[in-house]
Order: sequence, then structure tokens, then C-alpha cells
Amino acid sequence: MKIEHIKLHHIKMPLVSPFTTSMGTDCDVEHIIVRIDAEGLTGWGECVSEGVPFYSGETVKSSWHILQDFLIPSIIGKKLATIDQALARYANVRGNRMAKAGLEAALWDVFAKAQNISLAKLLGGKKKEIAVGASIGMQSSVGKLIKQVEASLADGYQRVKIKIAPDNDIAPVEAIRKEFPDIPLQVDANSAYTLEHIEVFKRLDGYNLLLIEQPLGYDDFYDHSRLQRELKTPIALDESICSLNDNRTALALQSCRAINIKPGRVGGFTEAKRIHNFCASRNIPVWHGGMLETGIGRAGNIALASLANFSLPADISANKCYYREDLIEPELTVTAYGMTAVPTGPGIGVDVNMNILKKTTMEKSSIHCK
Ligand code: OSB
Ligand code: MG
Repeated sequence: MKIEHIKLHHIKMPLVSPFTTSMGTDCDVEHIIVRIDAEGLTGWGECVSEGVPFYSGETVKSSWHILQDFLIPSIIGKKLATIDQALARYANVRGNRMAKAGLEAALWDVFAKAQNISLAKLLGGKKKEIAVGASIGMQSSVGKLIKQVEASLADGYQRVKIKIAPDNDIAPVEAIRKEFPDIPLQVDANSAYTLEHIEVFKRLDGYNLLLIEQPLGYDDFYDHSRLQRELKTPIALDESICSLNDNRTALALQSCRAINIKPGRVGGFTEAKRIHNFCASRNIPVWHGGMLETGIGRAGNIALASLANFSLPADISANKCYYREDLIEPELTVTAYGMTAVPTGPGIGVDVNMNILKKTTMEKSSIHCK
């Protein structure tokens, strides 16, 4: 395929309700939408770098720079027979995995459309629908949290994940367990703790949690391995796993027993699949994480999550949980049994609403082949 034209949209979308984690509160989401035009087809991807470098070191502006000045120039105007050929052209760019993943997602979409097959099929996914769980931000009171959990369960979500931070951990978990003794429940600390907090985790170990996500440093493997040794509850790593090599390190050191896979964090669908396959070979369960993507990113994530070893419910909620007006049609929904259908149309299988894209775009960049 000849890559003729690539457009970037810096978008900003208000969230339905603020999302609070140990890293802060988001009221809106800034991401980059990547559009590739090639031989009459259009591919869409979403770069999940945020406005602030608190989850990842990348930001919208750093990714914009890397996309515009390095990644896009390496493939624009080129005739590419495979996605691997694109990746090879910018393999010399280190890091900047979210920038790469946004571009790669648009490539996967346009390559799937060229074959007139769904992205799920091109990725090798077999599931027709995927199990989903809710990710609930920290609330101003335990009462509000319980209401949120109740609403997520009523909507069908198969498990609940809550965010925790020092001094906002045992009390919410205890309250949820009192109300809902048996629901699948997991907690996500987004790296807010150190080993000095080991007593907190020993207490959390008594609440029958599905897993504890990223309790310690975002770049740490060793202390996670020391903590995991002390706990029955599996530790799952999110921030720490940026590549297959990180994944190998984590398993070799026994730093965790489950992995959260986000294509953005690991540099794209190709690396995400490698991690998925490696974990499958080691009997390590994985789930598909989320970055509060718009429907463009979420449709692609659902396709990836249709691969077999995504055996834990995904952090992928219905449209109405994130945005009043999303960028895609039709909406992505969740059944009463906590399942989301894997789109079957060509590529990501959803259409982009150009009016809403225009309305939410703050800045555009357009790169044509010469
Ligand atoms: O740690 O999984 C995380 C959102 C932004 C940044 C990090 C995380 C999250 C979520 C939201 O948990 C998951 C979703 O998109 O529903
Ligand atoms: Mg997480």
C-alpha cells in the first residue's frame, strides 16, 4: 500500500465524570487521532499520550513531535507490503511507544480494510465478544463509591476495579467487601506505594482480591518481586511493562502473576501480541487495559482483546461511561452479561463522525507525500 497522506488531530474531549487516580484527576482527555489515507482507503488510530506526563513520560506534545518529525517522514510516500515493513522503517526511534502505537493502529486499520477483513481477524482474534470490567476512579466518599460499584454491576460488568492510594485503600475495599462479599474485585495503585507500605498490602491480601495492580514504582521489578513473595494475591503489572523484554524480566524475577496489556504503553499491536503470546506460553493471564480512549482507540482494543489469552475482563467500558458524544458510530455497548461484541466490519469496524472530530480537534497537522 502506498502511504499517501497522514493527518494528526490533537483532540480534547470532556469526560462524563471526572476520573481520579493516585496520579490526579482528569476532567477531559487529550489524545492524538491519526488518520492514514492510502489507495482510496482510510485508516484510523489513537495515540494515548496524555496532556500530562504522569502515567507515562510521553505527552501529546512529545508524541506529536515524534510522529511529525520522525515516524511519519519514515513511511510517507512509501509503498509498504506489510505492517512489519513500516515498523522496520522507524525501528531506530527509541522509546516513544505511545506515538508509535498510534501510528501503528492506523496502519493495522488500513491494512485490514485493504483485505476487507476485520482488525480482529487480521490480529488473529477468534472471540466474537469479549468480557469487560469497570474501572472506577477514587470517589469523595465511601457511599459514592458503593453507588458506583452498584451501578457497574447493574450494567453487567463482570468485575470491578477501583483505584487506591495511601490512606484511601483499606477503607474502600472493606466497605465494598461488606456490601458485595463475592464480586470479582481488583485494585489499582498506579505506583503510589513503596515497600514501606507492606502492611497495607498484607491487609489487602485478606480481602480475596482478584489482583493488585501496579502497587510500586513504575520502573520497578525488584521490589515488586519482594512484595509478591509476601502475598497470596497476584500482583499485576501495568506501568512497568513497556515491552516484551520488560515482560520477560518481570516473569523471570516473579514480580507479578498477571499482566495488563495496553498497546499504547508497549508501542503498538505488534508488541502487544508478542506479550500476549509470551504470557500464554507461561500460563500468565492477561487483560486488556484502557487509557480512557475514544471509540477509535477502544474499537481497536476490542479487536486485540479478542485474542485467546485475554482471559481476564478488559478495562473497556461502554461509550456512555466516558463521553456524551464520542467520535464513532455506532456506539460500543455492553450487554447485561458484561460482554462487548467484537466489531465484524472491515478494519476497526466503526465509522468516524467527522463533525464531532472537527468539534473536538484543537490542532491539526497534515503530511502529504511529495
Ligand atoms: O492504570 O489502568 C490504568 C486510565 C488512564 C490511565 C491509566 C489507567 C486508566 C484506567 C481506565 O484504569 C481504564 C479505562 O479506560 O476504562
Ligand atoms: Mg493500571
